[in-house]
Amino acid sequence: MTEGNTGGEMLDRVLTLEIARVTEKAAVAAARLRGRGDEKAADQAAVDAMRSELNQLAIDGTIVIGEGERDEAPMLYIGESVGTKVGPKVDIALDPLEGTTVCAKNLPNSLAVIAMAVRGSLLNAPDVYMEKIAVGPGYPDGIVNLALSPEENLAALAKAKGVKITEITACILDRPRHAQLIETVRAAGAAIRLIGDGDVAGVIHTTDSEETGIDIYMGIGGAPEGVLAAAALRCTGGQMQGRLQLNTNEKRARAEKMGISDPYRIYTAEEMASGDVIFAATGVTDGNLLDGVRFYRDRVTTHTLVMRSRSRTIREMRAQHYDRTKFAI
Ligand code: VTB
Ligand code: MG
Ligand code: MG
Repeated sequence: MTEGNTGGEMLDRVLTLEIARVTEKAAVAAARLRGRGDEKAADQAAVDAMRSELNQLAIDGTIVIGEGERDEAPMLYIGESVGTKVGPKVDIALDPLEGTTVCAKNLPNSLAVIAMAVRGSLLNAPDVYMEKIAVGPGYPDGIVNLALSPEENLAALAKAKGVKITEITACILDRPRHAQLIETVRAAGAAIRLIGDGDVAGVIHTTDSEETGIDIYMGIGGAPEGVLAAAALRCTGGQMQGRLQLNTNEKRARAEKMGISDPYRIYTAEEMASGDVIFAATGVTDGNLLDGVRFYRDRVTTHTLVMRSRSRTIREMRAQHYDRTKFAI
């Protein structure tokens, strides 16, 4: 983690609304290419659109979670500065198209996502895996804990929710690396919602379990997506922990360069995204919480969630874009 921000500094609240334009642009660009079986093309379109919109924001921004390290990502790489440079110094975590494979298949829950915080407030994580566990708001502090077993976490959650474990649903990425976890969760009696991609959405879904039916997120996904999800949870409430999977010397060295000295450290959401954090996500494909982009003769519609941790404001924005030309279409 970079020097922890004490949380005293505030972001200009206008930015909360401004960043919606950034995810809207990326989502529309990706949506034009959804369902084409071409992950790269949709991803590239989202990256280009997000970058050009981001550069119009009145911020002095630095990307801390982006498309990769400088040598592997020509745009929106970690360390790239974005914005007009005239404005507050902010750190940015982004994923222009989170869930490229689901977008290529036009399956639910691909998103354009961004989080912004006062400089020094977001965990500078390398692009490795992260073990994650998350639940929505309303549970006692410490209800989930990566130091405990999946069975223990499920039992504690069921008890706190006042239901049987068999009435709990866990969201898990469908990956061979989760074979053991899936078996354990099922043996404990819980139901699993297996997802192909998109664990930022998976984590956010725990925050509205009445709508999504998902009580807990578990498993190993990308570390960048972990920081983005933590930023979202800071705004919605809920609890999350993440532990980087630094299982080789090379990964540990990369992490160390980013200031991470304890490779086994368990981070809370507050430690991954501290202080005043803002977050936006626009649906690319239809999902449980957000509708996807729709194209009409005279307009394009988008559905966006914008949130701010300081005020715990959660806004849903449905936009009708009558000027289709702003999307270059
Ligand atoms: C997850 C998921 C992403 O990567 O983080 C996953 O949220 C983890 O990587 O949508 P693997 O695909 O290697 O398992 C994505 O699927 C793609 O960024
Ligand atoms: Mg991406
Ligand atoms: Mg991603």
